Amino acid sequence: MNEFDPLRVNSYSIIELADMIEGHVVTKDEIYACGLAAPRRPQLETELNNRRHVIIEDEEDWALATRKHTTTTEGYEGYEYYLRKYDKWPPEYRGKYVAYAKAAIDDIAIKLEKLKTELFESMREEPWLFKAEGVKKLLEGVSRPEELEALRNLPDITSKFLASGQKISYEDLRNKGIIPSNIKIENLIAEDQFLVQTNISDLGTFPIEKRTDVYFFGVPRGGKSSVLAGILSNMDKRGVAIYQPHWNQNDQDLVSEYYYGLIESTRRGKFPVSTQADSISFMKLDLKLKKRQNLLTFVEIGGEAFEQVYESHKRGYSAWGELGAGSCLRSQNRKLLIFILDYSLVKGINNQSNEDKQRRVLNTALQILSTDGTGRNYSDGCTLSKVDTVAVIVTKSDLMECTDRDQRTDIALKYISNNFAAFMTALENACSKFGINKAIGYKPYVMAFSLGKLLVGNTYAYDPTDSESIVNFISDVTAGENTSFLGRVFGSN
Ligand SMILES: Nc1nc2c(ncn2[C@@H]2O[C@H](COP(=O)(O)OP(=O)(O)OP(=O)(O)O)[C@@H](O)[C@H]2O)c(=O)[nH]1
Ligand SMILES: [Mg+2]
Repeated sequence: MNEFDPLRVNSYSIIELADMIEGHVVTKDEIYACGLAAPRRPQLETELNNRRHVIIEDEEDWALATRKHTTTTEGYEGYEYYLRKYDKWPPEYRGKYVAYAKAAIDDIAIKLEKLKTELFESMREEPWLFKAEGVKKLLEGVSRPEELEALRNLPDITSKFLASGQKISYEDLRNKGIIPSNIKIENLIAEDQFLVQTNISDLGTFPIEKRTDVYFFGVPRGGKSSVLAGILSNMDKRGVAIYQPHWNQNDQDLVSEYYYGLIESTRRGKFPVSTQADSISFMKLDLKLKKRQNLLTFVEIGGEAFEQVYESHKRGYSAWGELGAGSCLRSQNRKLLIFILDYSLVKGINNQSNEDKQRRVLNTALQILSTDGTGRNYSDGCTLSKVDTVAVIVTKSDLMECTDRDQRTDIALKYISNNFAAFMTALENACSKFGINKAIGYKPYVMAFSLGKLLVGNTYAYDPTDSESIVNFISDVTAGENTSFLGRVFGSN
C-alpha cells in the first residue's frame, strides 16, 4: 500500500488504514482531516491500540528469547516459541524480529549438531573416556537446572554435550558405528562383568599333579584377567579344554563361577571387574590340542600383591608366605611365566598405574622369583629354576595405531625396548642362567595382545585372534603328553 487516496478515505477498511499509518504512508490526523466517518474513528483507535499492545508484547517476547540465546536446547526452544507466536502474515501481526529469530535458530542448530558430531568423534577415537556410567547419563540426558549449571563450566565433551540439554539414543550409537549389534543397551550401561572371586587360602591345597602352572604377573588394571578371559573363551569355543573342579577342605569347588564368569564376559563384550587387591587364585584346565594333552593350572597374581611385596622389602620366600602364594610358587611343578605389560600406559589411560610403577612391579617380581630359594644367593631351587618358558605379553594392542598383527608385535617390541630395557636384560639373563626358553636361544617370547577393539561403556568388540594364538602357544610350550593312538575316534577326521 504505497499511496493514500483522500477521496476514498471511507472505502478503506480499518485494517488498511491502520497498516498505512504504521507504514508511515499517512498520519491519523490526515485521515481524520480527510473526513473519516465519525463511527469509524473509535474502530480505528481500537485497532491502533491493539497493535501497540502487540508491539510491546513482541518486544518483551523477543527480549526473553534473546536472553536464552545459548548453545542449548533451551536457547533453541526460546526462538522456536517466538517464531510460533510471531511468524505470521497479515492480516495477522508479524513479529518485528522474525528474520533475526530464524537466523539465531539456525545458528544454534548448527552449534548443537557440531557438539553432537564432536561427541561421536571422541567416542570413536577415545572410547576409554566414556565409562558405562557416563554413557548412561548421555542416554538419559540431564534436565535438573542445578545439574545443568554444574556441568556448564566443565571442559570435557560429555559435560559440554549434556550442558547443552541434548541426549543421545542407543540407535544413534548403532547408526554411527560406535557399537556393534551384539553390545546390547543393558550391557552398555552395566558395570564391569561381575566375577565371584576367592582367595587362594579358601581354594584348597594347591594342585601338585604333574601339572604345568601358568602364571600371570602385571600391574593393577593391566589386563591380566582379560587375557585369561580371552584364552578361556577361545578354548571353550574350540572345545579344546576341560575345566577341572578343585575341591577344597569343605568339598566345594569355588573357582567354577569365576571360570564361567570370564567366559561370559567375552560373550557380553564386557571387561571383567577388577580382581580383589589381595587375591591370588588358581584354576585347573586340561588342554587337548593337536593330539597333545597339557594339564595346566592358571595362577593369577594381582599387581597389588607385588606392590605390597616391594613395599615390605621382604625376601621372596617370606613375602610369598605372607601372600599365601608360597605353596604354588615353591611347588616342584613346571612353570610358564607370563609377564603382562600394559600398553595403555603410553596414553595415560590406566589411572591405577604408570610406567614407573609397571617397571617396579616387573623388576620386583623377577627379583623375588630368582631369590626365593636357598643357598648363598637364595637362587638354589628358586621359582625361576622350575620355569621352562617365559613370555612377555603387551596388552591392549588395539590402542596401537594399526591393525596389522606383525606391525603390532613390532610396536610391542619397540615399546618394551624403549621403556623396559633393564627388565628385559634381567629377563634375558634369567633365561640363560636357568635354561629358560631353550628352543629360541634363551630369549623371552614377546607377543602383542588385544581382547578386541575397545568401545564406549568399557565394552569391546571381541576378536578371538590373539587369544587363539596364546592358546596355541601355551599348548606348544608346556609339557604335554602325546595322546595320539591307532584307531578311529568319533568326531575326528
Ligand atoms: N583397549 C583395551 N583395553 C583393555 C583390554 N584388556 C583390558 N583392557 C582395559 O583394562 C582394564 C583392566 O583390565 P583387566 O583385565 O581387568 O586387568 P587386570 O590386570 O586383571 O586388573 P586387576 O584385576 O584390577 O589387577 C579393563 O577394564 C579395560 O578397560 C584390551 O584388550 N584392549
Ligand atoms: Mg584382574
